[in-house]
Amino acid sequence: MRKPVILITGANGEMGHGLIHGLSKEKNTDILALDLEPLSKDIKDNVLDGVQGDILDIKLLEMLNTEYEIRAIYHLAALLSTRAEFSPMIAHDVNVNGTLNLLKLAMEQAQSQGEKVKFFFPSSIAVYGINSIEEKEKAGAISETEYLSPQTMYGCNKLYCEQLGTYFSNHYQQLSATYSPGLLDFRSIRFPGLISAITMPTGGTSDFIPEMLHNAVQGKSYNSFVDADTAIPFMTMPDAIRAILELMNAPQKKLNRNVYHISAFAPTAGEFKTAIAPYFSNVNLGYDINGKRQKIVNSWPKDVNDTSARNDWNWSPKHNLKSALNEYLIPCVKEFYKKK
Ligand code: AKB
Repeated sequence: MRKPVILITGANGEMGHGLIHGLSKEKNTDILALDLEPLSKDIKDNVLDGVQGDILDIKLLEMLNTEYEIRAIYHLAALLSTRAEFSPMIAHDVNVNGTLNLLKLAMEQAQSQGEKVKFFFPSSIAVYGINSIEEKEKAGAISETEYLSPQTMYGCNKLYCEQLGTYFSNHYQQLSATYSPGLLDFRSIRFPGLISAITMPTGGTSDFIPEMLHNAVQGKSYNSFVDADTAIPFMTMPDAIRAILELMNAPQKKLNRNVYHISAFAPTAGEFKTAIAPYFSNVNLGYDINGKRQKIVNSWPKDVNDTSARNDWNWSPKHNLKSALNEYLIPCVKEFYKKK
């Protein structure tokens, strides 16, 4: 008998941690966790099986296909935007070919189970590309269909994979006489920058905000690589995890799109620095602008209009900037470094 599970790729990443903790609280959910590295200690106990391996390893995916009955896939493994600019070919391989492998696995599973398999894909505000600061200011909070001209390899990869997932979900083999759409139930969120109190992101271009916070709590000096006036949307990791669970639990008939963007607060780097300063006795945060990373962040929207998510699956963030700091970030980040 194949073991019924939900599969999480990129399990060791900052979103993987939160999602595994969130999903393991749901009833009847056995998790199969896949990561390039051995599974980290703090999630080991929350999963049924942990597999160390690569999403590009076809033999490994075939083995998972025969041994498990995979009811849903949360495909989190990816190279983030700054890393992807340094190694665009590797990024394309991991971010696109890896996703295609997982989409294929989901459809094979759906075929053998005779049931739709749900597929969650975390996309990003990196799918947007705005050409100038003036245009960014003018655009304000944009809709899902505007400015879809990414300026990074990561953004291109994410946008294309959203389209692949939507294709396999809604149109696959439309000229085939035997096939009717419905093997895959593909759902995706374009996330803003994420801030976790217990993990530091690596390789992202939105990392300046979490880096400010994690350095400030440790009493270390830190220079933001973007200037004080730079603004993009952000969200706490608990809100992001809750959004994934809510979207995945929403009835399919309520969803008018496969891909949604969501937002919670959108401070400038300077505003975030001012907001966290009172919580620490010795804050030494400055700016040392990296022109290339600044250009990437400038191309991302100042904010997004998340009316579709609010209407279709009742999305609403728990945290604005003030409550994010008071109720989650400051107490949890202090606790985290005290224990270290
Ligand atoms: C990154 O900076 O690459 C990510 C993102 C905005 O998707 N955090």
